[in-house]
Amino acid sequence: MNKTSPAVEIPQPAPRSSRPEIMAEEIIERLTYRIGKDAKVAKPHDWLTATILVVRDRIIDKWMESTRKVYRTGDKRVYYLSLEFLIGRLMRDAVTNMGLMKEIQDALTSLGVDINVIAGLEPDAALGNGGLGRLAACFMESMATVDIPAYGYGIRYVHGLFRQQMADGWQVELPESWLAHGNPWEFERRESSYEIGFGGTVETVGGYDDAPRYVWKPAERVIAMAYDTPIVGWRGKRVNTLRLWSAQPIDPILLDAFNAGDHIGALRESNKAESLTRVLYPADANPAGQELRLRQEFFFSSASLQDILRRHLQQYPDFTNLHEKVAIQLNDTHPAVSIGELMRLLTDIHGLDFELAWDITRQTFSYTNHTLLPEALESWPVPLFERLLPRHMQIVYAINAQILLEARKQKSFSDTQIRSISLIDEGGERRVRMGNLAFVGSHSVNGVSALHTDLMKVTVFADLHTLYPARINNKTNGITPRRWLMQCNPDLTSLIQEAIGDKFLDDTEALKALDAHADDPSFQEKFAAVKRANKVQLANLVGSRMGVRLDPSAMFDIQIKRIHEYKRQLLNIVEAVALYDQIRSHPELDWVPRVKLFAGKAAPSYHNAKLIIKLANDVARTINNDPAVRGLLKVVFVPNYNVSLAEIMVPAADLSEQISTAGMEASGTGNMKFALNGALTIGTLDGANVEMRDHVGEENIVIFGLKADEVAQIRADGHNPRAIIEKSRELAQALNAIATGVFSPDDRSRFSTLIDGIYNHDWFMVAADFDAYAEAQRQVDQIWADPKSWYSKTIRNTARMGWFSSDRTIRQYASEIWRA
Ligand code: NBG
Repeated sequence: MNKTSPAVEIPQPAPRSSRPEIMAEEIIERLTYRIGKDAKVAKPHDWLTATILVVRDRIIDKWMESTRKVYRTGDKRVYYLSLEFLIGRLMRDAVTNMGLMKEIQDALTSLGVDINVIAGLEPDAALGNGGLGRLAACFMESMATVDIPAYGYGIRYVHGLFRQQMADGWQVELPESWLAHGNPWEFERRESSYEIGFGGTVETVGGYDDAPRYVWKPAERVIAMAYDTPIVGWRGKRVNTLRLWSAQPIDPILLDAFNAGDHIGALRESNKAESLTRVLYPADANPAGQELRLRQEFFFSSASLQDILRRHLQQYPDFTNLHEKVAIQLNDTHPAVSIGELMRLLTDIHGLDFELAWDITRQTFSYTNHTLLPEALESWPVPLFERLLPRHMQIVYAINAQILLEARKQKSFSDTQIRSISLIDEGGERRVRMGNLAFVGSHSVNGVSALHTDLMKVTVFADLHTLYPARINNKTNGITPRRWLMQCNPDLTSLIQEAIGDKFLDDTEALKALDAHADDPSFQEKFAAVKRANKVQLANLVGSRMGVRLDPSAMFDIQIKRIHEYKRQLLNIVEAVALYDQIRSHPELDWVPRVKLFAGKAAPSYHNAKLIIKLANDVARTINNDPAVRGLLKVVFVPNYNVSLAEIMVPAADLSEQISTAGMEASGTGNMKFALNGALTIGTLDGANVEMRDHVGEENIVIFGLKADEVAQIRADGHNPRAIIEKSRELAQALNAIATGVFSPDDRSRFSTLIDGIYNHDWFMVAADFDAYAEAQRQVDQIWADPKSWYSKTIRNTARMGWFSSDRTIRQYASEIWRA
């Protein structure tokens, strides 16, 4: 169809060789002709680019084959719409999945290049904030692995998540420029461009005897241009596409204005367009109540839907079978405006009537909820929504009228219930509720862990659940074992292969066979040696980056994730202070040497989270400089947490901290990464921790603290933290030390608001859970003191975490939601 002359048979390129000598030649060829560098003067970065280009060629063959196949078979396509993809580095992933690691290594060695050196130069693509974005990246890899024809759609932010620097222990945000050296993974697709409108008016045409037609006349327009990145599945089975949109101006420059001397004004439109995709919003589980954010959401939703419909029409005559050939998964509510946009495209542009369009829309979309935090549920002020998207506002009203009618027909619905179902929040400033829109516009609404899904039914979506009782379902999150075991922990992977063979490489449930080795002293010894080597690697990193020396024989106790009050880094720090106190008062006791490591970013506007980072650093400085606890306790806050740092920290952990206030962490995925890599978990019964306990066995995980229903009860009854603090001497002392400036002699009241929060309301149950947590930590010490028992448990964690592979999660989405 795309050929200019149909008579000419275009020959296919010959398949690329995977022989190291050939690849070495090709690397030199790319270096010379693509990068324009002589091998003698090439910089490590040039070698990296040349190597990626050579790997990329091998991927392209598979990529084209995968794309052709779905046109041939007519299989359903899955579209994963996400405002975030936290990809990290791609080279190691692509090379291992293509099965070319050894060959590429040999090729590079023959050229005198160390793959580890150049791999470390690849920028970390941080187009996401945390768990939600990383899940999207794991899902992309798993969809390719389980052979689902899938496209990821998102935004090509010029600046990903900010780079975190520490200035005297305070977080400072610096721009991250992952594209500074170009991006050899992406393909610019100028031909895949769409116009996206904003603002303007809606005109009504006709409407006397037939239904009126609506024509949106946007006041502003920008172009969305596609950039494609190939995503390789395990063993190179399938290569899918991650398509990221970049905003371009319609007129790059207003020449008249420029020639008239208005050089800045001539570029104003262009700058405005490009600013749309310039930066990722650094919020995590927090709404970004900004017009630009809504613009970003509509921009990528509209571009993706236009692209999806265009592709559909290439293969089918109309949209009556859209839902049979297309499944669109909304990753949280960020792309929920897509529901309105599909309705608009189907009715206004393609002439379907409202009822049919609504039916197709609902059968096409499904929505994943990732949080119950009320402050994180997106809603937009009606005046803003109406001004930016006037036609979509009308569509939202039309959908709402139908839903409310349906609800009213169910006589048992009270006015309060009707109000809570409405797409418009009428209490105070009127707002469009994106969660409700996503819910009613989808045939499936899923939570990300069993507990979270159960809570969804009785909290945020209680009334919608009553109206549509079959819609909510659970899909417990997972992680890709390629990145989070095989690539980040090659020594453990080899050890497992030695013990149980290769089956687990294709089916992580086969890890269960390791159970039989859990009490074998010689296996334990090897398992411990691998862990130690990983800890040495982390200690070296901390030593060189921060100048802090860590003893790899101490217990590495790690909490890495976004900094948030509900995740309770504060509980961990307060406990560290209490422990510090105890060691100093009882130096004669047999203390277990511990290194407490933290890493994570705080949203720039989240004051308390930033204060918690400062507290961790202040406490670290005091403890690390106190000879009384030398060799027994260290605290380290490692700056600039990202995917690559996680790949070093996860395999090095002995203890994994998963201590959120029960009922508040939707799932967690870091928890899974640690356990798979042989760490013991200390955690609350929150999110996926509950299912992890069921899988690893309650004797192999340390669970403490209030349960979700108890937290809810205490909050409802009125919590009296002060009384609890008065009864716990350790807690009172630790809080007092922090509040009175023991760790901040330069500003003694620095942390008083943080500590006052615990005394006055303790919303996150730090005081309520403190004693249970401290006791659980001492239980951890006891297990540690008996290495046989420690490794017997941690090996069983690795053995029993196979179910948490994102391959399993994706298979469930495919069979139960997408029917793909
Ligand atoms: C996060 C949850 C995590 C969960 C990830 C992925 C948001 C809004 N939610 O608990 O906080 O693991 O989503 O589902 O970022």
